Amino acid sequence: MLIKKSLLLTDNDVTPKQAFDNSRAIISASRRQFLAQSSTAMLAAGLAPSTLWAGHKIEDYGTSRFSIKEKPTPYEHVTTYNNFYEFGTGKGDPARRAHLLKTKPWSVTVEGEVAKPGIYDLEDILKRQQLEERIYRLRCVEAWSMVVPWIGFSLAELIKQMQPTSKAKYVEFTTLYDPEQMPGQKSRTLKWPYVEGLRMDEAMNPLTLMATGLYGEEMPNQNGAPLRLIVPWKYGFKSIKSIVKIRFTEQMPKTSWNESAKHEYGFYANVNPAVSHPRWSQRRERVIGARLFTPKRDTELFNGYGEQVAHLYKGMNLQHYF
Ligand SMILES: Nc1nc2c(c(=O)[nH]1)N[C@H]1C(S)=C(S)[C@@H](COP(=O)(O)O)O[C@H]1N2
Ligand SMILES: [Mo]
Repeated sequence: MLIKKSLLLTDNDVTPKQAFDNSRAIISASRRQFLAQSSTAMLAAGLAPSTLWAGHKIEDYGTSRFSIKEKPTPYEHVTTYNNFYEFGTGKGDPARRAHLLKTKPWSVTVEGEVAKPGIYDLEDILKRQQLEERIYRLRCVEAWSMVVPWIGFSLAELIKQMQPTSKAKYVEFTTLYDPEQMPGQKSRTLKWPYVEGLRMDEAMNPLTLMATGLYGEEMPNQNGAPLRLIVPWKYGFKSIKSIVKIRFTEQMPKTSWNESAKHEYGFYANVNPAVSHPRWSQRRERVIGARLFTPKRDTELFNGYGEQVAHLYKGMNLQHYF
C-alpha cells in the first residue's frame, strides 16, 4: 500500500504551491514529510534510499531574474523520472542505481584553447562562484517537460576565470567514464563517454547554468551530481550530467546524440515547436507530475527565452540547423 502511494503522489500531495512560494523552510518541512512517508516504501520497493537522502542542504544562494514564475514539478518526480543512460535507459533506472556514483572528491579537467588549463578540485572551483537558484523548465526532446528549482552558477563566470584563447570557438563537456560506477556504460546504447558542446556565445549567455543542486539541496546523483550543465532554451540532452572535463576547441565538438543519430539530434537542439523530430511532433509537451487528464502544454520557441537568445541564431535557417 505504501509503495502504491509513493508512486502515485500527485502535485497536490507534495510541495504545495504556497509552500514553495512562501518559504524554503516550508519546502524542507514538506520534503521531510515526504521522506518520512516514503522511506519505508522505497526500501520495500528495493530503491536505494541514499539516492533521496544524500542531499545536504545548500546554505547560501541568491535568486535569479531569469526564473520562471511557474510551479515547480514535485521533488519526487524530478528525482525519480530521469534520463541518465549511464545508469540505464529506463526512466526509473537512474534513481535506482545512481547511488553507485561517488561524487566526492570530484575534479574537473580544463583543457584545449585556454590560458588556465589544469585539473581543478570542484571544491576550489565552487569557492569562486556565486550560487543562485534558477527556476527553469527542462524540455526533453521526447516531448515532456518539468519545472525545476535548480541551484548553480553562471557558466560565463567560470569561463572568464579560465581565460579561453581567441581560437576557442566552442566548449565541449564530457561526463565521467567509469562502467563500475556507471553500469549503463557496459551497454553500447551510446558511444561513451557522453559528450556535449556549445558554441562559445551560447556558453557565455547569462542563462547558461552550471548546476550543483536543486530544491535547496546538493544535486541528487540521478540528476547529474556533482556538476551538470543546464541550457534552458535547448532540449534536455544538451544539459550534460556529472561533468569531468571542459575543453575549449576551434572545431565543433562531436556530441554523443548527434553522432548516434544525426538526422534526429542536431548540434543546436534549440527547443522549437515548428521543427518536428523525424519520428514525432515537437509542438506540445507532456507535463511531468501533472494530474491525470491534464492537457499537454504548447511548446514555446526557445522554451520561452526568445528575448534572451534569438539573436544568437539571427540569419540561421533553424530548419536546417536544428
Ligand atoms: N551524461 C548524461 N547527461 C544527460 C543525459 C544522459 O543520458 N547522460 N540525458 C540527458 C537528457 S536526454 C535529459 S532530458 C536530461 C534529464 O535531466 P534530469 O534527469 O535531471 O531531468 O539530462 C540530459 N543529460
Ligand atoms: Mo532528453
